[in-house]
Amino acid sequence: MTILKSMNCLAAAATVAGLAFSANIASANNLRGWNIHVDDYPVSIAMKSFADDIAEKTNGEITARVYNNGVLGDQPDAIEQVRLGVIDFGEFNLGPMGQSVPEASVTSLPFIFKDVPQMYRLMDGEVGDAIGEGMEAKGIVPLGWYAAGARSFYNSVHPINTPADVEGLKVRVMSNDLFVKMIEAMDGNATPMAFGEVYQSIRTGVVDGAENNTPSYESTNHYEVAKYFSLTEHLIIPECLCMSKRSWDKMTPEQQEIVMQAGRDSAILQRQLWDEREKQSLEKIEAAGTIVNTVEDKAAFQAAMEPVYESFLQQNPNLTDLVTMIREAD
Ligand code: GTR
Repeated sequence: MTILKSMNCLAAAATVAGLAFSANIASANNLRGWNIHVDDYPVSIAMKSFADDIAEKTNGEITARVYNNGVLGDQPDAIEQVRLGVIDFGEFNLGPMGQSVPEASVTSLPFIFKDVPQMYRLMDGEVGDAIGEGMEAKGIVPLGWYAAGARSFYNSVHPINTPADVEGLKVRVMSNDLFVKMIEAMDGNATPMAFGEVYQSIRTGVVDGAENNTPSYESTNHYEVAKYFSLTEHLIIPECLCMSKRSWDKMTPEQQEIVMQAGRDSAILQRQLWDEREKQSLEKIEAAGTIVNTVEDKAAFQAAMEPVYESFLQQNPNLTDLVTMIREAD
């Protein structure tokens, strides 16, 4: 049972026993949080609300500060720092998380979810629990699953309509071998690179483009240097507000309950803000001259991804059931 689930039982037990939240002083009382996004991004607003909520509900026993814009380092490094307890919490994409937690990589398989609503349903149920258990085994406690829409390709060369249009393109990917295989399956050249380096790299031609959701494409100004945005929607990767197990273990059960609830509430807020931001971002990039094209034949991209599944399952045979559970879900 994941901590996320067992907290429900704890809350019930606390209520039954009539326990009031105690005023114990935690040893972890000034939490530091990692965030890669700009201040007005849905993730940043929800994390701020999470931090404020904790301080308020613990009567200041625990305070939390979120460091935006990736100032605490790159995402892959930050995930390790959270595992080690150097950073207390963070909001991570399950793509790079997959390098430490193989279960998380399942969500990075292209087209594994049918659509965003299905991803939410599965992450809020058994699939999310299985991934959460994998994370906990690696020292990371999930508090809430955040939204990140669907990722599509964008570049400075031409619109992408078929897998053949990716051939020869230099495409920046997030850190996870799966994404390299994904680009190679279409004969493109993949370059894993930190998020913060992508703008300059496209501008100077180190890469031709990248792939992301519209809010990230817009908030990083990538639309200024890569004007073709092609709605392949090949990846629907959830994100996670999560805490270091080391920091978590320093808190009292009452404090843990408050933090868990704050995490869940912040995820509800983030998902609402996300939908709004997606609309605004689309309007903004179109007004700025981005050429957005829909992709008629997504099946061709799906078919091209079969080798990615084969090699992933060969390397992770123990995840076959989880992959099948998602692929066969309604
Ligand atoms: C964003 C995501 C970030 C980061 C970024 C990237 O959509 O929210 O956490 O993973 O993509 O492409 O590196």
